[in-house]
Amino acid sequence: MAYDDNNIFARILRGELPSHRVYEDDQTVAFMDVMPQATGHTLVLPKAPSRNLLDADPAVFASLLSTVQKVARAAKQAFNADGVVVSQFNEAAAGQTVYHLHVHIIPRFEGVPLKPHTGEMEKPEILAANAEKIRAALQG
Ligand code: DGP
Repeated sequence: MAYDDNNIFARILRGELPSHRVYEDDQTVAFMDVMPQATGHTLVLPKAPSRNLLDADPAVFASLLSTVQKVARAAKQAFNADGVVVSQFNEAAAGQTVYHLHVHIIPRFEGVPLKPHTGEMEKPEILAANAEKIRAALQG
């Protein structure tokens, strides 16, 4: 299937829709997931368009994974998490709902179950506060 230039993340990347950004470089962006499965749930995207991993140019993978590692370390530190899940879905049958390649970074805490995927929207002020904590950890 073709890439749709008007998917939500393409619009966020173009600045047409807001997001709580925690990191940006030439090739990648990271912002808070609005329906977090756990405190600090963050998404990392390549700026280059692709629906998902299956149609992506492998040239994006090095920068994408490098940003995933940076943000995963920062999110773990920012929330004093016990671990971090890194996940990525390809097409609807696999759970994908937004069709611009993105990687989920989900801090995990011993004994705390994950909330459902694409469940409740988090309050903007909480997303803003959590983004600030990750930005601070990235600078530390
Ligand atoms: P998926 O395509 O299933 O890997 O997940 C998409 C994720 O994106 C899901 O966890 C919810 C989140 N999400 C959906 N709409 C928006 C949005 O407008 N802004 C942000 N920041 N996240 C979104």
